[in-house]
Amino acid sequence: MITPAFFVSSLKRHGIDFYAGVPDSLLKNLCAYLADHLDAAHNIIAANEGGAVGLAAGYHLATGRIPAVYMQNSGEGNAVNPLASLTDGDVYRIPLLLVIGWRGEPGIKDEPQHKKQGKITLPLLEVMGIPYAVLSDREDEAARQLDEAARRIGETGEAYALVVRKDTFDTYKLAGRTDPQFPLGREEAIRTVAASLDAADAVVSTTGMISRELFEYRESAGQGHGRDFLTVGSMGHASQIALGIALEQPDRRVCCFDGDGAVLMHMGSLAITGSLKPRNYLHVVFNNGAHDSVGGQPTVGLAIDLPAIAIASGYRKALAVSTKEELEKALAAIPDEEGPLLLEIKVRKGNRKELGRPTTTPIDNKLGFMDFMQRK
Ligand SMILES: Cc1ncc(C[n+]2csc(CCOP(=O)(O)OP(=O)(O)O)c2C)c(N)n1
Repeated sequence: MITPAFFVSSLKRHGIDFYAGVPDSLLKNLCAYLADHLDAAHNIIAANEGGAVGLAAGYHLATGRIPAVYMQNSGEGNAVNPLASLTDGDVYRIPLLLVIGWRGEPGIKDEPQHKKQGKITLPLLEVMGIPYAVLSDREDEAARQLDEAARRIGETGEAYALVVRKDTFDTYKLAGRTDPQFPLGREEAIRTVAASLDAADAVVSTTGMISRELFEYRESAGQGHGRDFLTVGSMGHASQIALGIALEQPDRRVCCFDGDGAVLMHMGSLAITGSLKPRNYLHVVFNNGAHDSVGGQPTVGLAIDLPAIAIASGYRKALAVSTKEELEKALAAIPDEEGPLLLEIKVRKGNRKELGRPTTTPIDNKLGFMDFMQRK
């Protein structure tokens, strides 16, 4: 394995010391090292991967230097547009180093949402004309690859990608952050909200641990999984899936269980929900101020006023709670409220060690959910 310190100092020798990106579990040791060793202006956790490419382009325009952009391969899609229409040599020709975590690498067991993206990770780079190397886990070889990456970027003035396999980076434990200690953990909040819903209510849950914890709640409550659509991939889009359902089934309450990282990733969606104003729409955001599912890297979720943003976007009501009593009071009032309604629950970071993963396939989940949609 290579150490994050080696990687970051090698890039620094090549003049690269600005990073923007969205965190990834395969890059969590690198992300933690960057958080501890770079200031906030040189390691920016972007709202989405396209935004990270934009930040990198701005940095280059202002400094003439080469930026690095990190992401999970799931984010390649978000980045394609600015890579093809901003940084590409056919347009503005802006140099950058991409560091891409390779979930779903063919031959390596991974979750279903990573399968397709894993297969197309390298072909996507090829079709975009972005040269790449799969980063070695040996420092001598990795050092040669970084020399070559810097040489190619210098020569072409365009993007070059390093694709990072599982277990390439050695462990690095984040030292310098004290997280807010809200009384509720995310799982307890999820269980409390799920238990308050009617059997006819549909839930669309977001990517990561929120869907896993909801799945486990249904298992333990013996409720089956038909009423939940678990959005295992497609980060940031659960709220619009829920909106599409809510508009077609106005007599059924539709809840989105969202994360702060996911809301931020495609925040414009709030305005679409707010302007269409479905009365049966409940948006619950479990806000831990972090990308908890991929290593707990900070988001700006706790630095912004989500209820104010929802109201300004056209939601009929929005409120924030952080204690069990406040949550129970808010949940008790919901049946009498007209949506769209946003309930922000401020929760602690962290999850149970033995948290499982959905045991049903995505297709089973879809079929069960569509069957539930036909019932009253
Ligand atoms: C487009 C995209 N980028 C990155 C990821 C990797 N990823 C999966 S879950 C997650 C964090 C989600 O954070 P949040 O919505 O705040 O929920 P939390 O995990 O904190 O409960 C990330 C970054 C992804 N799945 N898709």
